[in-house]
Amino acid sequence: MDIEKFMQALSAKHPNENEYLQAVREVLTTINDIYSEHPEFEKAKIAERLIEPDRIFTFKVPWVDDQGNVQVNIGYRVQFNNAIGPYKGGLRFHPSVNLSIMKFLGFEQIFKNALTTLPLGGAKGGSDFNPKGKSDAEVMRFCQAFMTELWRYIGPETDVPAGDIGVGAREIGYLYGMYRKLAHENTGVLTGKSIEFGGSLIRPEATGFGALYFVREMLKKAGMDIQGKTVAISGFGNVAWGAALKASQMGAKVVSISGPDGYVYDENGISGEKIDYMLELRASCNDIVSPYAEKFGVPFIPNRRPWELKVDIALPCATQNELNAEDASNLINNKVLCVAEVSNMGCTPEAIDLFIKNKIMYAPGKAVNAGGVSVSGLEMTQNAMHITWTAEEVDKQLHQIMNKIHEQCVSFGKEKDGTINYLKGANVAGFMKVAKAMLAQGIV
Ligand code: 2IT
Repeated sequence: MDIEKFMQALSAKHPNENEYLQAVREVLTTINDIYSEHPEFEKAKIAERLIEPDRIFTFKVPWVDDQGNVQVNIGYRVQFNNAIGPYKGGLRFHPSVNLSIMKFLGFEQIFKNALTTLPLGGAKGGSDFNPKGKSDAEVMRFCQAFMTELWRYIGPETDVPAGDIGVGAREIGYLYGMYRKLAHENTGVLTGKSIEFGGSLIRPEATGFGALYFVREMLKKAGMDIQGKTVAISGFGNVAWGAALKASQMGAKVVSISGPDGYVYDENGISGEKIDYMLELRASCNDIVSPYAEKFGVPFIPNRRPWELKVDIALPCATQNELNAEDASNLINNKVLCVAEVSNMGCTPEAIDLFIKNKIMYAPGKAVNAGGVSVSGLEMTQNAMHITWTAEEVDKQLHQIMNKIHEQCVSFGKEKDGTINYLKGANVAGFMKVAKAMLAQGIV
């Protein structure tokens, strides 16, 4: 396929949807070789059908704040592809949310979910609502208004939303309560629920834990051990917390976390009570990380990102495009061994090119962070069976799934010189599964 021509037509149709166009270009570029080997894909227009969502819902979310003022936000649900299972993917509540971000996340989710080995289609949703600084009552009223619209389009076998940035256990609880009332049923329609009403053990830890299981496999494949390695982490939310916790349990030393205000550098390592404090910081809802530096007496570097540190492993855990070409050059000059995206599309295309050109082990979010949605899939299974598995059981299955994702990346991403191109491996493995399913099911 002529990628440039394809992308030109797509950007003419969807101008200004930069994140979406970036995600599509990345996938098409890496699958192009295998696509040409399968003329049946071209004939069935698999690429054209895959890049366009099945449908998009946008809706108005009016609610009343604590002062009695009426507020209006926009809600979205992008149901991208359900060839291999019900639509599945998180909800993001953040002021930056727009259609391009929803579409890029939904598109990525298709391939990520295919890699999990579970029967899950791809979707994403959310709102430009900002939960930071809002009272619990405001968040509840917003979630109720959001679900009043969304509930018609979702269901335990249709579309199963979960959390993402700005949507944690509190938001999922309020959303679930409203769904249950409106639909008059108690089913596993959302994942990331609290444990008392159908949530799964290990779901809060799953994204970060899964990422570290994957990173350990990457290092092992290259003949290295994670123990004793230094790690830079960005972000300080749920994903960063899980990653820091598992990294420290594995004997690595986490030296940074970050927020929109800058990063903290803790050269003695973030472990034990310091990791517990991350939860407190997040709950404070101020979106700043500097209180960590004050509390533990370590340097705080305002308005900068931790990629200027000399570390063995870099784990972007905050948001898309948070690591650019300059950051990549800094890491490479400082002899980084491994860069694994825990956030979705954490690195810019220019940064990824630099890592691949310099033979730095790099893996994309759709492989590294797939542990989150995997345990969501396990939550759906437990809900459908009306049982609860132990933490050990869920963790064991998460571990197995991450190893299988790693194996798929290796088998589809092996280069002639023996190195692994994880970007290509993840994209090709995820794509092939979905493409074959679409082919078998005809033009629908
Ligand atoms: O990006 C992601 O994979 C998530 N936010 C989790 C999605 C899910 O359905 O658990």
